Amino acid sequence: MHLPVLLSLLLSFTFHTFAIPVDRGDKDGDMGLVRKYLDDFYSSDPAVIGQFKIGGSDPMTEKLKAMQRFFKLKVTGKPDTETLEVMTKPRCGVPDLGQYALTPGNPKWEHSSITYRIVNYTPDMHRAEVDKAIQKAFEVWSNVSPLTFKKLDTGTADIMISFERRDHGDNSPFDGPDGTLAHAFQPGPYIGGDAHFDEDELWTSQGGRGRNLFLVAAHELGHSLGLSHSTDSGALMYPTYSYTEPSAFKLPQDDINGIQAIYGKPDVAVQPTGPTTPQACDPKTTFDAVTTFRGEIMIFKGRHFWRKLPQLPDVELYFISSFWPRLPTTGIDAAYENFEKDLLVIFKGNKYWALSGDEILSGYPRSIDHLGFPITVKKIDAAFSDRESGKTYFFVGGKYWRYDEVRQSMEKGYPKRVALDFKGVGPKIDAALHNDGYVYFFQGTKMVQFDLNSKRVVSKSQKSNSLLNC
Ligand code: TQI
Ligand code: CA
Ligand code: ZN
Ligand code: ZN
Repeated sequence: MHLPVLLSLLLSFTFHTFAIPVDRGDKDGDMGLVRKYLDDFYSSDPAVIGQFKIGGSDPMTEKLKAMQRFFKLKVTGKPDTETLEVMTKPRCGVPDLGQYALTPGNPKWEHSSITYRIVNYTPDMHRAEVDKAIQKAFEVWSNVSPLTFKKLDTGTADIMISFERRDHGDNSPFDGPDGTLAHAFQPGPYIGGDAHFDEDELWTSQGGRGRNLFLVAAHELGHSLGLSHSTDSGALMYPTYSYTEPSAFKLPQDDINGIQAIYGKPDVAVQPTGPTTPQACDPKTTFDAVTTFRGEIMIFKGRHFWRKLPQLPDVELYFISSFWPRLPTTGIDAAYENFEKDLLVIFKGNKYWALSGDEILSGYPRSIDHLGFPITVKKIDAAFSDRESGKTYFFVGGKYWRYDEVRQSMEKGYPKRVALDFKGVGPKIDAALHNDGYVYFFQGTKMVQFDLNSKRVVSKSQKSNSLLNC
């Protein structure tokens, strides 16, 4: 029952080669097809692969099983005839999302009006705060399904909620502070659906110290309704959920897909949608911003960023908010490394933030007109800094500006036209990176490698996500 702990140990595993168990009689050509198909359409996110290890079988088999599950084929983990048939059908390059998992045996509530009762209260919070947190946690699920939840104050409810410590009579004793925070039982009679919270934790209605009751309850109620752990590292049902800002909580799409796979969609005109987790090796992957920082490469997309450590094949995905809770969480425009001051500089709209590690410097965000941009510039598309010259380049539409980091002022004679000084680089730039002596421009799914000295494009045949080792 201690999956989160176990998982963190397994996450340090990495895999470079995969062995695929193949039915006798399959040809070598099929092997290549299977490998390519799974590589193209299933994430190689190390977190995802790490989790597959729990079952004891290798990542390729697990990817194959996930693919078979997705297409509702017999789940053999082997590239059998039926599976190969699906793989050879034309596809439109969309990866198979849907990494949620249902509880084995697919237990579910057979009625849609579900009752709950809060049997006892934690002394850590006011009663009204507990009521509010639990009510909000139920709303997470009722907003995206046909289920409704009604609070009872006496008698037996479908979902009995209580705070317990150590041994509490269900053969799953809690473990004191930290470790397991809570657990919940799958839908069913008696203890089925019940959710228990470890009273040896410090429960809160905020972020910071302690455990946010709303977030943990929302996850537990997912179990109470029949969901198991997801392999989508951005999902609420991921076993190491790390979202930090409960006031801005939005149920991720993967969890919506999961609950709707069990209970269907809510009866509303406008169907709810949720944020998705970027898939590194999705052939359609584009980036918001890319920069070096202290020897790493950081790649921003939506609410997330990837960190790529030098010499390591793996990339790690994080929530922006788990590093900098006060940064805008809906996607940034540009980022660069200020080598002079050892800062990471982030742009969104006409504002920018200077970050030192996980700290936002005081006085930020500032308006970009501090840097010398005219007020007609409403946002920056991309930026990079050249450590040798101390110059930072800013791209806006088809123009670029150059800023002197030493003199701390915009250089005279700018903006200039991108088409003149960066021949071969198209007008629409999503992100730019200066690394290994080259500038890399990210334009949609394409990456253009540019030599600043010879002012020439070196290569434009690579995909953007080749940066993520796809
Ligand atoms: N509790 C585990 C959980 O609910 C209990 C558990 C371990 C479990 N393995 C399981 C439940 C397998 C079902 C199936 O996941 S926990 C998180 C998160 C926990 C962890 O205390 O570790 C949350 C409870 F996701 F943050 F790691 C709530 Cl949100
Ligand atoms: Ca505990
Ligand atoms: Zn219990
Ligand atoms: Zn869980």
